[in-house]
Amino acid sequence: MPQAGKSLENPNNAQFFDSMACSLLLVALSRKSMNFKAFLPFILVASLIFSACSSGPETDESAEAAAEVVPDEPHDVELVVSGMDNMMFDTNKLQTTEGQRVKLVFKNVGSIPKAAMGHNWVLLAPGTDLPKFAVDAGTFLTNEYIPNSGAAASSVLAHTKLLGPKEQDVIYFTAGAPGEYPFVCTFPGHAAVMQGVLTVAPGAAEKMN
Ligand SMILES: [Cu+2]
Repeated sequence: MPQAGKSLENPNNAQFFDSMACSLLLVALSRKSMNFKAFLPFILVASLIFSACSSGPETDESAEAAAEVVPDEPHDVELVVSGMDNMMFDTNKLQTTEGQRVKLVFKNVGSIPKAAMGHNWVLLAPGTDLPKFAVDAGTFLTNEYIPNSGAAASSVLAHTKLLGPKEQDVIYFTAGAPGEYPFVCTFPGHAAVMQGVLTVAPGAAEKMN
């Protein structure tokens, strides 16, 4: 019974072909009468088998990577923000209109390791006490400095992941009521300078009133 079970397991193709190629070479070497010219076809066959084996797993990996690409969601406006090694956002002013579906692309364009210079983009409710929020956020180490409980959590309207160098994250959110929405990076010590304002303008209907 255990033998039958074993035979059902998926064979490791690479190992199978490796051992097959080795057998071919051994057979060839064991024929002492065989000269080099006769031996050559065996080398070619063996190398073809090796190359076929080595290209197999790579194809599988690239197929997996392609499957991980997140399809674009419908949106009205796309905003792109970068976090840099000088502890700054590349822009501190963003604009959208009430009710718009926003696609926000956040990039860490720096090269300093995440543990020392990680960045995120966190959108806060209008009127949030920034210094207090920043201190509170710093205590949420295990949630990558995104408050997920208490008063600080209720100020968070949208946020990206904490990014290391050359990483990027894409988030979608709908712009709320017209107003000034602060955004910050909550990595400890960054919010004092890594901050800006997303201005949400009134929608077309309100302008006409
Ligand atoms: Cu930062």
